[in-house]
Amino acid sequence: MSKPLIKKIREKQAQIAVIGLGRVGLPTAALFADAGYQVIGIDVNEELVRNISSMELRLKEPELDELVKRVIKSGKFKVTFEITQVAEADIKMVCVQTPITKSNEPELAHLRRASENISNESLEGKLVVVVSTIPPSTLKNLVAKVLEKGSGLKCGEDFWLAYCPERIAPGRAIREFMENSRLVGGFNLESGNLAAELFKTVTRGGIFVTDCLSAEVAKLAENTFRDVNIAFANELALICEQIGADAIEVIHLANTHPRVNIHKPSCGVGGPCLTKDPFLLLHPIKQTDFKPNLIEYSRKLNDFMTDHTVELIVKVLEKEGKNIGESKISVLGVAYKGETSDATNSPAERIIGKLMSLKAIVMVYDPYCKETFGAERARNIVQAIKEADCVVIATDHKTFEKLDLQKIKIFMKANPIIVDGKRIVNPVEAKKKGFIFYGIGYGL
Ligand code: SAJ
Repeated sequence: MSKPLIKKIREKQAQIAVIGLGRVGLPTAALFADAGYQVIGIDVNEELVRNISSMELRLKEPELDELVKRVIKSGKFKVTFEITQVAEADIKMVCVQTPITKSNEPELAHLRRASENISNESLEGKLVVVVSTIPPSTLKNLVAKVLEKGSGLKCGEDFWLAYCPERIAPGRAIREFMENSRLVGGFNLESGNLAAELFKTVTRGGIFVTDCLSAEVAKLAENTFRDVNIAFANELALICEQIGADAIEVIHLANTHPRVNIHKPSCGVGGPCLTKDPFLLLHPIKQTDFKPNLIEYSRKLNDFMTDHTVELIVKVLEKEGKNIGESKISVLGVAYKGETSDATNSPAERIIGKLMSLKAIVMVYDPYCKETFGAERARNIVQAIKEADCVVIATDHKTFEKLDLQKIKIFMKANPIIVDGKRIVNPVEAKKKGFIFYGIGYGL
């Protein structure tokens, strides 16, 4: 049944529609177009569509600008906000956002709407691929049902459906799209094999075909593993602070064991993925008798690290006879991680908010990110640290790793303090240069 579509895929004659042109959809659409397919990108956000078609991207990703320019100029990539244009495409890829609500419940309205929009008779002989991260069982219980209802066709027989989660880290999206291996979870085996044929044409990484539930859980397990690992590193850091050990040295030593890989402690975990995916994984468990603790506790601990960072700042200021309400604090870094401009769920947001609620004078500086979370924005590092009582490092941008401590000290107030939330400054060097140094995992 799927043979004609396989032939079209292999010959790059299949037309592809990508619904949702955000941080995953845009690179996905552009890379399929660059591989030779005719791609139409669809997004409800008219301004975003206009920006992409005039090649002025808001999304900052290495190589993305040139890539999008190339495929728009070659005519292989077109963008529109007209969802009706999805009908023609042989392959419909869904890359819409699947956020969580304030009470950590999955918010699947965009996914449902996208599924409804593609569920009509034109689905016959076509392939639907969900790329958005989804809670377990969503492909079968939501997407397949909506598609069958709207089209009157049978999923896995009249049309095919697969879950192929993205694994691209912001800041390395293009390279990782082409090089990372892919999970392909089919609604049935034929669907999985068909989607594998498609991804084989664009990735150099391996393709692992499985059932859709396994792929859904595996995708969430990847980010949850990282979140739990970081929580362990953070707990270890809190222990080290109590007993006077340096957590970075401890982790470095423990990781020399061939079967140990402890992540890095920090002032918090941010971004669109690690802060959300553990909740998606836990979602179906709510209806069962099983009460998991580890994952939920890890989330809480990672969130607590922002409070802990502020506590450290307050304590060290007090020790120096200063009141937080009269102190100038410069926060270096607003983005949720180094070398990105994305401030989604950034630890800096909570740190800045708490410092401001304690009436501190907060000045922020981030060379990549314009967000300030209500604080004043410095144009450069000197303006940021001038007359500051305390410098807080909240993002591990490479430029902050090379801070000229000697110079910084001249501009800061007497008895300058560094609170390193990312552990990128060498404590011995900082102390030698006359700083009072505190960091995550390097206690009072
Ligand atoms: N962080 C630490 N300590 C560490 C590593 C990270 O505190 O040792 C913090 C970072 O500073 C950041 C947060 O964790 O605030 C998340 O950063 P990240 O680099 O772990 O991940 P993301 O959110 O940028 O991207 C992740 C990636 N997943 C994995 O590495 C398992 C990426 O491959 C996924 O595609 C992406 O989530 C996604 O979209 O799911």
